[in-house]
Amino acid sequence: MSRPVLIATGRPPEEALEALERVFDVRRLWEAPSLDALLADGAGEAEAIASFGKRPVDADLLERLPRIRIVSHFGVGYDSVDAAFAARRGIVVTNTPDVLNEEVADTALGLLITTVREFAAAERWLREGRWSGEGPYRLTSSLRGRTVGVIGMGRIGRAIARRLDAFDLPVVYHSRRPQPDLAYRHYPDLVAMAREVDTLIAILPGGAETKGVINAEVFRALGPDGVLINVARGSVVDEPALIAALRDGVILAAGLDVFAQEPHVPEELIALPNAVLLPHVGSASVATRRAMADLVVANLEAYAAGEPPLTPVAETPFKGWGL
Ligand code: 8YV
Repeated sequence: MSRPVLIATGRPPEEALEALERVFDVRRLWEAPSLDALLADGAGEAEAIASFGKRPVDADLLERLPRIRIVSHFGVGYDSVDAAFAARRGIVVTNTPDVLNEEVADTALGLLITTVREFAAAERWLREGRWSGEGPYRLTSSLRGRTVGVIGMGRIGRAIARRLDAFDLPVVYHSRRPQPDLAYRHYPDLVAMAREVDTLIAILPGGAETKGVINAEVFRALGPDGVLINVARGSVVDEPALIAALRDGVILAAGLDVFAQEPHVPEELIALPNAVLLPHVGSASVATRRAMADLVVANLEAYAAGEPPLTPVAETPFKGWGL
């Protein structure tokens, strides 16, 4: 029997690619001269998409692939996949929840500490010979006495909150709905929460609904000791407003793992001494990326075997693979 056709949008890790090729006829969009060229070569028959990398799986792409049944996305955030369109077409979208919770929460805490205690700048001070030449690195702000507002209290938000508990830092949160099983105070209004805290950690989904919600008004409410950590999506922050707030001392500092136009990072941000900037490494350990890739493959193998997907997203609950 011929293997079903699958389009991989970006290059999967080698082991994942090998696993996919055992089950599917894999067409490599990332290597093709164009989508048209790939389609002209029979990829229009594709029943599955493995969504790796930056290329969006949008309505334009899905419109051209009438037989697609599943989009298996590498990442817990699936704002680059048009899940609403997929739902209308009866396509199942899957993501990679849970396997990265602890890794991303570790990143959030590491970035918070690095930002507040200026460890990256202090390390540069040593490497540049300034400790021996000029003396100790300057005293920094502190985590002690801070109150943290977590924006988005999903599975990763909870893992971050658990760590903050262990650090003896009071936690409050803002999310669409309060979560009755949590003892932390819930704020339905983000600006109201920003007024009451001095530290924000963003771990909410990206997409149209959350675009630019962390804006100039939030920064003013957060105030001059304020620290913003973003391990969510660049789109949730009004980036020009953040640059202005950091430059003008409206807030103290920011630690950012994500940006509006990745991999482009605005020169103004790079120039700011009070911004710690990471190249979207939140989940980027060998072990966690392998677990994520395994889940992408397992969802696709389930499809090929006629079994239910492991991790369908909320917008596309599984109702069977038939049309
Ligand atoms: C991505 C992420 O998977 O899971 C997410 O939503 O942002 C990351 O872990 C990573 O950017 C893969 O390209």
